[in-house]
Amino acid sequence: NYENIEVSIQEGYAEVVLSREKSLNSLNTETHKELLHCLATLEGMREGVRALILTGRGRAFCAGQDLEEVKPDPNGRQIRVGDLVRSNYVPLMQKVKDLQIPTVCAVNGVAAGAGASLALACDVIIAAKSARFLQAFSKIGLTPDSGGTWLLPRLVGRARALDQFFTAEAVDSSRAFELGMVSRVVEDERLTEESRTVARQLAKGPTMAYIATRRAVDLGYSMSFSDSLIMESLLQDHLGESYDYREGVAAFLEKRPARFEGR
Ligand code: T3D
Repeated sequence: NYENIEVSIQEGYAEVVLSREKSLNSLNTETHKELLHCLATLEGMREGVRALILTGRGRAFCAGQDLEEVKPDPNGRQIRVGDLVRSNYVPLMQKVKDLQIPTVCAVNGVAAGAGASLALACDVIIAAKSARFLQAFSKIGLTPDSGGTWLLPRLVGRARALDQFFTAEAVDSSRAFELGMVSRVVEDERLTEESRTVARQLAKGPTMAYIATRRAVDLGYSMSFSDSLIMESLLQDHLGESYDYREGVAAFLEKRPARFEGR
């Protein structure tokens, strides 16, 4: 039972909803703990959960760090920002990136600061028309953390990333699509169904292949082409042993849809 997130499981996928609506689903330490616990638990369910939707309750996806939590106390003592980032954001973002379940982010509204990073770290990113992305860090005198400097330039290129980081201007959903930050934009009222349709599809897919593909794409950015070729072949070593590979080939030859099991 969680207080800051809502979790449900259906049809082989989980839906995790950030639910601190009053502060636009900002992230406090308790939410970090709940998210980490929930992701680890879902991952432990193995073939029972083969896709995950992350979204927010209300008009925001996530406003990043809960700024109430970091305000100086009456004695002027302030939290050490780097410590907070290391204890909360590093484990959370690492978990999201390494999750052995493909992730779908349904960006239902504003995604600011670490909230934008959280969305951009997901595998399939679907924005509602009214969603917007805000690299809010410079507005409070910080550099992007939570993987922002890794994620955004890879999606949009250095110049456009630095523009967003420096100006902290909101990027609306259609611009986010043009820039390659999201792969789909849908009318607000269609967001839930669209994300569930994708999650249902992924939940029936070759989970291990999806995770290997994410890994290959992410590692590929910092590899030579030749190294990438070798890395792909090593991933295929592993996938070639999987049930899903045998099933995929058999289904093709028998001219029937494959019944993947995520193993
Ligand atoms: O120490 C560290 O900070 C390290 C960690 C860094 C990671 C980060 O994420 S840094 C970036 C932190 N986030 C921000 O700076 C974003 C702050 N929020 C905003 O800029 C705006 O709220 C939005 C652009 C996201 C939305 O604007 P708008 O006009 O639609 O809504 P609003 O009126 O500003 O906010 C509505 C309520 O949510 C309001 O509370 P109230 O007045 O109704 O009681 C507002 O204070 C609250 N809220 C919004 N964002 C946060 C928040 N409360 C706490 N923390 C927030 N991040």
